[in-house]
Amino acid sequence: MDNATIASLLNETADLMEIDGADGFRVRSYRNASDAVEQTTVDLAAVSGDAAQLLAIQGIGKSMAANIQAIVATGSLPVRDELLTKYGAGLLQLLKLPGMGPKTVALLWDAGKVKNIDELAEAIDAGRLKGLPRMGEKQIEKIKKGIEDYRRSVGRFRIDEAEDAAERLTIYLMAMGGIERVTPAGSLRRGRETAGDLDLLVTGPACAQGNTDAAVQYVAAYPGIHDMIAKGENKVSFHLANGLQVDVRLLPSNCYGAALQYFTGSKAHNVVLRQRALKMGYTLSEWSLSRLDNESVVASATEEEIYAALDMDWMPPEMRENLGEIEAAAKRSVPKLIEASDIKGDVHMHTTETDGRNSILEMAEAGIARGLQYIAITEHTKNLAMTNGLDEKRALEHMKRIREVDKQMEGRIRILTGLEVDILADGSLDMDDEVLAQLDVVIASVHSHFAQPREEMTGRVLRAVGNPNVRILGHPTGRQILRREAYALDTGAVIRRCAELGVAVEHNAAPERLDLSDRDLRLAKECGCRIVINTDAHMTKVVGEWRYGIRQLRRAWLTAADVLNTLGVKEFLGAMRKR
Ligand code: DGT
Ligand code: CA
Ligand code: CA
Ligand code: ZN
Repeated sequence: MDNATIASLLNETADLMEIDGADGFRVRSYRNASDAVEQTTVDLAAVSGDAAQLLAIQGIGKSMAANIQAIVATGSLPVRDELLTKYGAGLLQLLKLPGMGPKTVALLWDAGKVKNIDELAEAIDAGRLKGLPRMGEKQIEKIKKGIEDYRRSVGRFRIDEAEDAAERLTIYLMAMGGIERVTPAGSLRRGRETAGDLDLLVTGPACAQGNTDAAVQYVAAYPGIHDMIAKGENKVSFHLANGLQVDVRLLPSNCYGAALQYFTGSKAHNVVLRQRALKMGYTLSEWSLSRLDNESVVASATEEEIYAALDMDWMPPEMRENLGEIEAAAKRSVPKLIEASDIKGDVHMHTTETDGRNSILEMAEAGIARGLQYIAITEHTKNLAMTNGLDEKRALEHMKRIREVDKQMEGRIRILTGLEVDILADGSLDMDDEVLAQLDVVIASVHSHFAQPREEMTGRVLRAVGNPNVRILGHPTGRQILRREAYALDTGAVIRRCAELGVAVEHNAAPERLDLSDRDLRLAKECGCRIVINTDAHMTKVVGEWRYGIRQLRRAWLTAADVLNTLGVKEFLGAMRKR
């Protein structure tokens, strides 16, 4: 059990207690503990046997230490279980809808015992929400849209969730003797933004043909399994507690490459590849590339051998969507895609001055630890009151502090001044131009009025990037993966205008955002639009955490030359839009 899971269980418990009308002080103590767990670098599951180590963590008192021990030992808390029995687990789904906090859920419960998403949809259709406090027409529309988005996304998982599951399983599997390699295939390996299920390939002596019994038993004993779907000689399928399906395939090492190629997909890529094989007198399957005439194996142990036998270059899995990669590989012109190690600066992050968790100094140290040459501190502005956004006066003071800390770093890392200025409903910016003109990095982002019609929203964003102080357009579509659709925006028009103006567009590497999408990034590259990849870090551990974002850039075939923050700090600043 990792800290993020413990934190979310504590927070969930707080939500349930709040719905149940518990004392505010008690509810807060769970929320504070959840925050503390999320922030600490101590692996709680590892130290949970030792109460003293838990108590040493700031924000964890005696009762919460006991709660953490209970969570690690049982996966839940008695009070959480009780409340789930009383209200039903469907409440947890309700809480995940946008605009549905514990207060609203409690209100719906009191009004008509609404206890899951289906009942909520029914209540809306029957008009039963009208007239309830805080349930205006707009709010009801918003909830309705949230339900639609939820239903559309059911069955898919964010890429970071899938990867966490894959990492935990890999550690477990590698601990068995006779297993040499565990490789995620499918959508996860191709770096898609969501995964329908997790495909894990396993090989080693324990997976030798006809001799997999022990390995199958071992996989089936994985403690994270919620329910078993199927158990065969070479395949074990099950669900994890969060509903994610996992297909584990046990393979002899002599056909590992063929299996990896096949199960990586995509289906569209495989179909075209198989046609190419047929034309060459071969047949391609999950077992091998073989000759059609005498069935002798041509290649099967590695992907490289298979692609080489098909007279083409190997290409990164992120490219395998049948979008021209097969032609490029046959012409030996697969580009050298960007890698995480190419990025030299992270220029979108927040500190305790607004809604971040760490100080300027801590963020800078985190940047150094990640090997970055520069970072930019880009706080929110005053219109975002819930983040404690900066007004002009505080912005100038904060800029001074950033410069002081920058001096203090003595060249170990460069800290640039910046702001993530809010784009107001009419497209004007939430900060005086005089202040913006003094900053190294000005990111402009939309954080409100998401429901504007397409033309209005497009005009708003175009007006904002028209301000000569704006250098980067932040999280340009506002989507949140599996949670909130992009707002209505003519993304193409915005990208083309940014290209003309020299405004860079951001790829936001937060796994819950990942916008621009791979498709939009492809368009941005075609238009010659500058691109910056940022983490939007609100705490130290996210600084320089690009891994999900980098894969989206790779899916769009971007190279280091396409991304501005692969440059050193001087060149980066020089390449930004001139005022
Ligand atoms: P997902 O799970 O929906 O995120 O997407 P994938 O791509 O992981 O799809 P999945 O899990 O159904 O299958 C994994 C890979 O196995 C897929 O990318 C290609 C291969 N595959 C599965 N079924 C077929 C098939 O019927 N034909 C071909 N050519 N390949 C298949
Ligand atoms: Ca899959
Ligand atoms: Ca699958
Ligand atoms: Zn933002």
